[in-house]
Amino acid sequence: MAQYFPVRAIRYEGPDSRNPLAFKHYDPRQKIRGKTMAEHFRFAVCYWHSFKGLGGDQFGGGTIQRSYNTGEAPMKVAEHTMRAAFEFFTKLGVGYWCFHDRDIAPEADTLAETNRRLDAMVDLAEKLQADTGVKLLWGTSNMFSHRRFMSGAATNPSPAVFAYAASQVKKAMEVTHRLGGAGYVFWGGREGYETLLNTDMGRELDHLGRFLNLAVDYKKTLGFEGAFYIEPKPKEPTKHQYDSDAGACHAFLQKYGLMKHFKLNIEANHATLAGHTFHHELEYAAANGLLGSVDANRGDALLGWDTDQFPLDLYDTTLAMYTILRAGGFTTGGLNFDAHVRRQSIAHEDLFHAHIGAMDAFARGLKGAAAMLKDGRLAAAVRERYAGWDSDLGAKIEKGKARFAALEAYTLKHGEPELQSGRQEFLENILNEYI
Ligand code: XLS
Ligand code: NI
Ligand code: NI
Repeated sequence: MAQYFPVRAIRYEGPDSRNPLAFKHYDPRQKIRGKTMAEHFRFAVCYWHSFKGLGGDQFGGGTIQRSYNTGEAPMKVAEHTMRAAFEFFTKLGVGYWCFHDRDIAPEADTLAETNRRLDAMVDLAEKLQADTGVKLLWGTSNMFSHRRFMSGAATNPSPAVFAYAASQVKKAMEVTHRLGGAGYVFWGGREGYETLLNTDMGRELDHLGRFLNLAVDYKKTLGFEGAFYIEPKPKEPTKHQYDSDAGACHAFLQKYGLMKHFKLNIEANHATLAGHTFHHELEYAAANGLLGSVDANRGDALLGWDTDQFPLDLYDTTLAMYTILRAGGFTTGGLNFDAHVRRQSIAHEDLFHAHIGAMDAFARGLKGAAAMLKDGRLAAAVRERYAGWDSDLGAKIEKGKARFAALEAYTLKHGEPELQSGRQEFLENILNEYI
């Protein structure tokens, strides 16, 4: 059998290993809080960046040459690419992958032919999944690359484009279902605007709400039981995207009656583009029962775009895992590496180094987070800070049993409230013990 990545399977060798092609912290079988690391993370490799991204940017084309890009006919190359992808998943030892419809099969001149190509590639994916045991974390549809979607998909001013987008999502849901996908992602790449001068925002939002309700409807028809996720992102490619952050998605889901049907896929770099931390977006999602899945990556503090670097920051991974563990962990979701190697990282080993480093960073984050939970000092400090709410006064307010007049009477009687320290530095020092 052809080898596209001439590397032997990556193994756990422990923290003292100096082998760059080995895990130092990620031991898939190690149990933490009753679950193996593999079960905690449900790591997925993404198809678009890892196999279709070749280092192109706004100023130049691809720099990365992969052996599966043989120069043969597009469907032949698509087949090599998929075999290479499954070789990579297997050698890296991840349990899941994620893809867009157009990543795995090239678009043809008609939708019917495009769908035939997609079916042919899904046949191969089905076989490779069965051969390797690698599963689909989620599927999605690319409705942002083709020129027909220049003004959006579900929020397009033209209903014919809305219909095209619906046809594409219908098919992408079908193939996701066929491949046993645990979820389906909606990322609104061009569901936003460049200028409000040409935009009827209210109408566009209604159309997006309608579109997602139609998807929910078709999900039932299809019998697809995976989770639906919205992936918040504030901008890029558009100036403003409607699903700009977890809070905006939450409001949108409530307005259009979709709360029961969707969770969020939180991406670290999208959080930072929205002016939030990754931790904030995860906490917001968890606090509102919306934490579904994670696109694990990181941005660059000096660059204002979605650089999609591999996540290596131990503060980020520790705090993310602290929130995810407290929220009960992943069920259908997982950690998908929506990240790509840098333009100069042209060796095939670089793709391994990138994923190994990220998986180790999350393993350290998980160990730290589990230790923080066991230690309990952080949680205790938060509990103490809110202890007043368990007192007579607090409990009455929370239960809706104290009205303004009663609160005024309380204040007149007791005078100035007693203040307590927020103890930020004390808590930050505790966090540092676990990094
Ligand atoms: C782009 C998004 C995209 C989604 C899937 O910024 O992160 O990759 O995850 O369409
Ligand atoms: Ni993403
Ligand atoms: Ni992104």
